[in-house]
Amino acid sequence: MKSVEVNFDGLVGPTHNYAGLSEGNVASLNNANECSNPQQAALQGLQKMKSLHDMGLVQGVFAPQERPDIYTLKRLGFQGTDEQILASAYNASPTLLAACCSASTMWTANAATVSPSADTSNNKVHFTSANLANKFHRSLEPETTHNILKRMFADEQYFEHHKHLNDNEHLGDEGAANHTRLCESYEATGLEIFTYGRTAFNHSNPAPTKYPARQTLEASQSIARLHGLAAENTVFVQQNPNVIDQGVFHNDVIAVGNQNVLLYHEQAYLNTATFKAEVASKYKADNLHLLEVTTDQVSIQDAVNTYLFNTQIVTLARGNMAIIAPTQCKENPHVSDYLHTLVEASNPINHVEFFDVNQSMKNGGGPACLRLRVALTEQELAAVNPSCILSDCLYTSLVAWVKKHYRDQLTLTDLRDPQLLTESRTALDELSQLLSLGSVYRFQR
Ligand code: SUG
Repeated sequence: MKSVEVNFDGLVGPTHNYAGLSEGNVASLNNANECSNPQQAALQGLQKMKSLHDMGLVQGVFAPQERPDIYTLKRLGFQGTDEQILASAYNASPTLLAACCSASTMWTANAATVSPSADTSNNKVHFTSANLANKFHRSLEPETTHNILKRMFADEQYFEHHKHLNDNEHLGDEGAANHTRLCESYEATGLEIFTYGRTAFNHSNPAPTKYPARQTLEASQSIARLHGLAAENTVFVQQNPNVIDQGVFHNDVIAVGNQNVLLYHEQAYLNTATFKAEVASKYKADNLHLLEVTTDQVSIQDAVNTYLFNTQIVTLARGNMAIIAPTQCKENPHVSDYLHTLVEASNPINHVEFFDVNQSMKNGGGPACLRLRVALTEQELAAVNPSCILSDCLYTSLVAWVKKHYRDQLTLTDLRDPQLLTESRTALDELSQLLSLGSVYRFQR
């Protein structure tokens, strides 16, 4: 049975802001305290979704979460009316309030790890929401992510959902940002590659020294167990700690795969030769393209600044592949030259499309961070909540919805404005109806 890969892009939430919350993520720190434009951010994301839909791909929409997160602020001891809670949280710590207002759920590559039914022991599509335990603002996401995923993929005949791993850094899990899948075609059994930054229970292994490793081997192994993946179809590989220390906080900042193509930087992995040998021996077909980018071609700094590897490689009609890149890749001469060489060389990628997702890039999120990939058979796709699949009509409604509810500038002091909470809840209440999600937010219960 034929399968397709659906990209479920995160809609940017109404509180999108720059708070410098992610140590190790260079863009987040560099743009801290800048004024953001939530409306433009959401429209840029929608434009990318619409363009991929127009390219003939099936495109999904993933709802943002409720922010400001009043529930968490109450859990941390702030009391009174919502207005009083916002004011006292801001007085106690503007950064804490900003963390509870972050729109970071837009980066759905971090929402979960997904294994298609062709790979799993019970032939269901498996989802494990990521605990995102390394960053406080992101650790607020998993429970609602899990609930939204269950509303999007509700049919238990096809879909199995696992609760996020224990909320502890030993099991730090950042979802699909550290996971990719190679396969001959989407319906074939694939080779699932889990990349981790450190081992939690064995301190003799190398680890970064400057910035945190957000994914552990033990977390990746747990997910492979939960999803019922066979050892012969699974690879665990350690990320090079040196590149984490240069700002490669997730593997998808330095490698990207699609079907029979893996595009990666020569410094991405700790033991590249061993990794390549394992991939080559476990990948069943003989059409594999391991495309290694050298430091001479693109430096780590250029990779981090342009997000060359945070691109999406998508399969178009007749098996041609396109690379969906941020405009930063066009503006950097080394990266632009490399892309030119890439599409001219003999490999399946023969086309590049550039997108302006700058509002997201300024927080360290490129095109690939904005999407969660789910390979689905025709029957599974038919079982997905149809209101979460983009159509021309849904696109028009979402653009109108953003323009109606979103501000075009937001500073950190605005986050204490009770009116922003009201605007945000009104918008999400309407959105949950547009996407037929039911009462998925706490304020709706
Ligand atoms: O977790 N930035 C996100 C970016 C996530 C990118 N995702 C992938 N690479 N898949 C993060 O670091 C910044 C928020 C702020 O600073 O306001 C932030 O959360």
